[in-house]
Amino acid sequence: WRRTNYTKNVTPDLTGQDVIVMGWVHEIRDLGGIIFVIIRDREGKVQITAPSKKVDAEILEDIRKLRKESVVAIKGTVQEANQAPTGVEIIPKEINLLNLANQPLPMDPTDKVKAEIDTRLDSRFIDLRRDNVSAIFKIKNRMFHTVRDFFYENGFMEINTPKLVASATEGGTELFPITYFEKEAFLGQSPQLYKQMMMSSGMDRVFEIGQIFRAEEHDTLRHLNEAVSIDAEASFMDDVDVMKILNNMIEQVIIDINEDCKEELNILEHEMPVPDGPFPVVTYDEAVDIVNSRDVEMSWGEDLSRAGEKALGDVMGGFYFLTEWPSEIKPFYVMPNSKDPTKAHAFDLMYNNLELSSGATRVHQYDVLVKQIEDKGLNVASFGSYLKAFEYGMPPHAGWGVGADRLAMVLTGVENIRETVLFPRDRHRLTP
Ligand code: ATP
Ligand code: AMO
Repeated sequence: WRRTNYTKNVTPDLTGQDVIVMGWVHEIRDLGGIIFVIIRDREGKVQITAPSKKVDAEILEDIRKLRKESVVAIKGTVQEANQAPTGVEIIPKEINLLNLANQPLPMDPTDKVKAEIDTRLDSRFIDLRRDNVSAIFKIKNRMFHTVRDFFYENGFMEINTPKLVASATEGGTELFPITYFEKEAFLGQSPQLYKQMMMSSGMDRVFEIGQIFRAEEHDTLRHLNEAVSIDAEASFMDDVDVMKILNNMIEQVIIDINEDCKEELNILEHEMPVPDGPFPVVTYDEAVDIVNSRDVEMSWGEDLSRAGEKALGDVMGGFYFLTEWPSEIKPFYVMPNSKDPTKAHAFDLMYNNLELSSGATRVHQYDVLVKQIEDKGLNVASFGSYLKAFEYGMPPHAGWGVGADRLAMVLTGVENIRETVLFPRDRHRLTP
């Protein structure tokens, strides 16, 4: 037995031909004189129609043994049928029950019974059998496909950096400590230091798509303890250059998803218009004014509160860059503005009130970097192997990191980041 067609490729023009489809029993309706079985695979569904007058008794018996969600291979003849959901049906000749599913199922894979997200995540493998769930991952897959293509076309090389690390990059509080034989170690919270060291290697432009780990205590709809980050770093570029790259990448992702994921967007009842023109830019100073004008208190030098993000999102809408951040609240590796060092060449990319990305021009001068590490109260010695790369020919460079799961939220229109991750890790969930 070898599959000849995905269900969606069983079309009326195959009428009279024999096909073999393989998939899950989505539905069985036994009307006595006729049995309908809907078979589902990754690409869709097809109806198997078994009228007792046309089909061997043995086949009818086999069909009656099927249970919902069992895995089967069915060989049969294609027939045009106006009454069938896809305008075509298969009259079965042979049925091969590949694996019987136990009953009752832990959750209903059809949309008839609504389940809470926790119940769904507990049985994620079945949850993913639903159209409106798999649609999210088909769109996310298209997103990664475009992102990789975009990087290659723009001269970026894909790299993989260690996730078992010896020091913090984004500040010390969010680290997961682990034991690494006799040493203290952590799960990496960002490939930041490695992608910067790669600039000294002469690789010029690199990207990484990989897991980041953050011991965030908060339980929100947009934080996970394990997320995927799309990181880019480029030599001889500054913040403005890499903002352009980020803008172009996101625009291309939206173009491709609109082109290739029409059905999925439809299932999710989500529209994602291609942004017209470059994303607007708002400076941090302007943002402080906007937030205060919306009756949310924010003083200069503070990070945006959740209420602040919402106020700003209401005014800006859609994608926008937030630039010229205070140096004080940005990490040590960020380049201060030479004219006004209280401000940094750092930006965030926002979508409404959701932060999608942070990026910056980096400090490439060894002395400045050491001073900034000290000023942040960090231990210079623990950055030894990173700092070494700045002593022997480090080019000026800039880069950014995008939260892939958050970008997927925007692209699919879901409200909870857990929806965009196959097996999410949050404050309470470590399985499956
Ligand atoms: P009824 O019981 O309404 O008198 P019938 O004996 O003509 O109908 P069938 O032709 O066996 O019934 O069909 C039973 C049900 O299945 C009907 O509701 C019919 O509309 C539906 N049906 C028949 N053929 C198909 C098909 N190929 N695809 C989908 N549904 C079908
Ligand atoms: P930052 O800490 O802003 O920047 O992280 C980059 C992006 O990653 C996403 N993100 C998360 N997504 C889900 N759950 C989390 N807990 C989580 N934490 C972060 C966000 C965020 O914008 N080194 C810099 C990037 C750089 O400058 O290149 C960094 O890590 O979408």
